[in-house]
Amino acid sequence: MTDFTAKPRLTRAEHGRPAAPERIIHLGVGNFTRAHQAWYTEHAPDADEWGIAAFTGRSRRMVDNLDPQGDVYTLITSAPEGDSFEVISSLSSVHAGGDVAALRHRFADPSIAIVTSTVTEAGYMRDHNGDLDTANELVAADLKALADDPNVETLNTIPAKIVSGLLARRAADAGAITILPCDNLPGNGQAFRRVVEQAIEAVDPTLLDWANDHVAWASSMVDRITPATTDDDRETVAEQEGWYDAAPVRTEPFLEWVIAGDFPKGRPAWDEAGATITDDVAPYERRKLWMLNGSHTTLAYVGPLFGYESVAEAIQDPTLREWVNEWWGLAGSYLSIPADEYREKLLERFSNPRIHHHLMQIAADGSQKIPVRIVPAAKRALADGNSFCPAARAIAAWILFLRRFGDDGAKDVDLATVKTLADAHGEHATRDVVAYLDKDLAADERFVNAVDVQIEAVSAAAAAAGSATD
Ligand code: CS2
Repeated sequence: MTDFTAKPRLTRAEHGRPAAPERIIHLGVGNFTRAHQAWYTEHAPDADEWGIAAFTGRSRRMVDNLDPQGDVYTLITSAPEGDSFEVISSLSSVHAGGDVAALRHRFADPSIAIVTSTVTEAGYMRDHNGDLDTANELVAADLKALADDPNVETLNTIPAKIVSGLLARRAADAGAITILPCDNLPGNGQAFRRVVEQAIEAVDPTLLDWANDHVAWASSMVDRITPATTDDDRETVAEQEGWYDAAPVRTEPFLEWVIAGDFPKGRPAWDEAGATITDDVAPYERRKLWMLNGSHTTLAYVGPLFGYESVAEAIQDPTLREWVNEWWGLAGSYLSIPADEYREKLLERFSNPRIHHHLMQIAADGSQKIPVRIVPAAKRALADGNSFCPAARAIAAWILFLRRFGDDGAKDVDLATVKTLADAHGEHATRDVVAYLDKDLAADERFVNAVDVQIEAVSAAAAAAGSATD
């Protein structure tokens, strides 16, 4: 590997556009946003009027990487036949997620029109009913701290950070604002609204009326497959573009953004960059969550059991491809918009050999992902008397995955609990795992039995695959 750090550093002055005035706050900046929302903003005709003030999640690595290069970075778009490169300049500033003062300062600025988020399913801090999880220690501590002091310096949870921002906006009389979540959750606008309003009630109920008048809750479906950055990506950029970029992003050519909601203070002309503006995101969101994310989740658990590392590898395996096809058959039959072409495109996207999307990355947080990606279609199939086997298989694979990788690489916000459930072998063990995901599903014996059958079937197939490659 060549020493890519020896190249001159990428800078905004030399290779980017001047920073646009900040009008959007983004929470949870990572590779996905940098390949998606930042791309749409960059390509909107009014890009020079819309800068993003981006806040990281827990780690401040992105600040350290982007600061020395003026917050610009290289986007590598990887088609099967080759890469293309582009400098993205739409992040005007990048801050550590813990910098609540900087966040509040921006919320209080009347020129800020929109708050977007990619904070993951777990970032909403919901309990099993979709309510704010006030039993969670971090949530409880944040609510108390904020109720005691609206200018508290440290907050760890997203709903509390939003409340803190809205308090500052009300105090500054800075006017209306749109909150537009970009997370893989059904009805993400309403889901977000529910936890934020519950946080408001706990902190300062007088803010509720103000929020009703001033906060527009939008929702959206987002899509672009974007793996984590590797040194290979840095090296490619150094070789092809001649500069050192500490944080390039590699992504696929495909991208989609479907948005519904009001923007009282305006928005970038994202539609002119290709985003779809609609009244109802639900049909698109269901297609994407069930077809793409549901099959990702299936592959993320079966793939490592078969010894595969990436989606592109796993989808080449005839057995796994058949399982994914069966899942698509089930999920696709419950969509209100066409799925056939979408399905063909997915196969092409998953097979892209230049995108090394690690299965272990997708496997993270199954406790949050399976209930929204797999369970709804399973329930529909059970109710209609259709085959629910592909859904039972995904859950069986999750159990086997947790048994095999629970102490060896699996990540989950609720790892201790789900690992204990998966490791149990008693009479009700499988039912308990299913009940953790969904109580109604667990009450249906046909489904629990099917998961048991699939545990045997998937482990036998994985063992056979293992011995075939020994
Ligand atoms: C993936 C998603 O990690 C995961 O859970 O399923 O990040 C997926 O790649 C994106 O939603 C694609 O738009």
